[in-house]
Amino acid sequence: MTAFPQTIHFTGLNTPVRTEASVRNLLVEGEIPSEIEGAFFRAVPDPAHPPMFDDDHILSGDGMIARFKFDHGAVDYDIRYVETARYAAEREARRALFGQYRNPFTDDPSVAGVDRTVANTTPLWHAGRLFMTKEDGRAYRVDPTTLDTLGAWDFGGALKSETMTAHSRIDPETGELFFFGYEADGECSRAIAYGIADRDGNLVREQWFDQPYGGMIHDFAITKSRAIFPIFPTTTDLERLRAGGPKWAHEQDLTCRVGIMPRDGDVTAMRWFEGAAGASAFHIMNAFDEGDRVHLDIFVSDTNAFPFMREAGGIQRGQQEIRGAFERWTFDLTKDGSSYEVRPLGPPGDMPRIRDADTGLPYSFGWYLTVNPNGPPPLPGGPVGMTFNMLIRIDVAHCGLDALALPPGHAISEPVHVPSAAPGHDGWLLAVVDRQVGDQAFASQLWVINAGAVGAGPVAKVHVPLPLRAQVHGTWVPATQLVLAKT
Ligand code: V55
Ligand code: FE
Repeated sequence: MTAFPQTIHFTGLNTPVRTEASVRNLLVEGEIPSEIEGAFFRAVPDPAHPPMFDDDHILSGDGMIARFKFDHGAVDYDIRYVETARYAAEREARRALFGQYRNPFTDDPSVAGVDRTVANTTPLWHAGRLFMTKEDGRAYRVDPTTLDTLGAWDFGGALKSETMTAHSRIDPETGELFFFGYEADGECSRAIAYGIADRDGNLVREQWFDQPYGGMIHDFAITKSRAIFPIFPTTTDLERLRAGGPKWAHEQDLTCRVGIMPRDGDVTAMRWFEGAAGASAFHIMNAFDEGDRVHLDIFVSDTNAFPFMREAGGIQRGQQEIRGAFERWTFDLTKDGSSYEVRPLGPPGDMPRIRDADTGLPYSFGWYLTVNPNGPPPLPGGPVGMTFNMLIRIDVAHCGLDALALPPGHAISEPVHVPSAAPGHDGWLLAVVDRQVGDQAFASQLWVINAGAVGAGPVAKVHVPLPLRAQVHGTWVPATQLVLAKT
């Protein structure tokens, strides 16, 4: 294969860009609030080579790390490949050597045993170190100044798990990092590693337990006293992989499970709950304790949002036919049994964001993305083939909504939140907005939005002179933290 497949995964907004670039002094329309000082890091999957298989998709794209650096009202932009072992091997060969998404049995024999992760999902900042993460492998450390890749991260040799989630959680008060890795000891293994690193980045605990079935585990949550592991029935199968089949198939008849344990306790204290059959969720807004009741605020749908994971499970449902909601799941730990309470909090959506300071604590509001139910059709693009065109601020106590509806032909990526020093101010959101400017032509801007007044629209738009491929997740690192970067 010498060209990219002409599918949704490689055309339109998803057209590979494959360009490492640096641009100083992006043009700014409006004014950047002076308290926005720091770096917005973005994880962008962008395949360096045409894939070995035509049905490849965004989740396999080589991770690029992008950075918008805010410096006294000026904004600089940089994007570089994460030089994973996989990227290095393919660059040397000048072609793809790794086959299907998370199926090592489809790889070129020359790369047997080489780390397959593309580190393309979430930038993570902890204890003065920057990482790029993906759930199928260990994190890769990246220099936050040069964006040079510093290698795979095993906490100085301490980590046993071969994988680390792209959705770690940091306790805002203790600075501890909580994370897990599933398939911790190899392809299709049921072992989950649960890890805690202290505020200096030392791995202080790693415990292993087994999941109830071979499910994909994308996100998890902490409260002040508990760790919560939701598992959804999108499952893997070693024999299917050996036959060259897909990594994940959604099982509509299998129920979802939620494991809850004391956050600093022993994994043998895990208590398992059971929920709806066929349910699927990727992201959690937040979780918190109310005595012995645990609340989990989660974006749930009635089947898997990825078309190829539905198809592999024999589910014939169009993207527009998926039903979902933003729900609060409440687990009463004083009661026996495996059931929990479910109530709606808001309209369906995904890509939630809270103030980092609210992680694991009772909180008042958050933000997320959705498809405007009364708006123009969303642009095709992004990992599931359909982008978001509305930003919501939700007051979770009162289910109150404020929304920013984008004009036709616009798509918004997950925002990051920048706290404000002003009392009573919600802070700021930074989000990339792509818009269609021609048949196959797109332009990107970074919008700066008052987080307490999203409906009012951006206070500044930063123009980017090259198209940006769809981001997965992002993270904000204030200038006061960047200067503490470890060497
Ligand atoms: C997701 C993203 C991934 C992945 C698995 O958003 C799940 C969900 C960008 O990579 O490998
Ligand atoms: Fe995610």
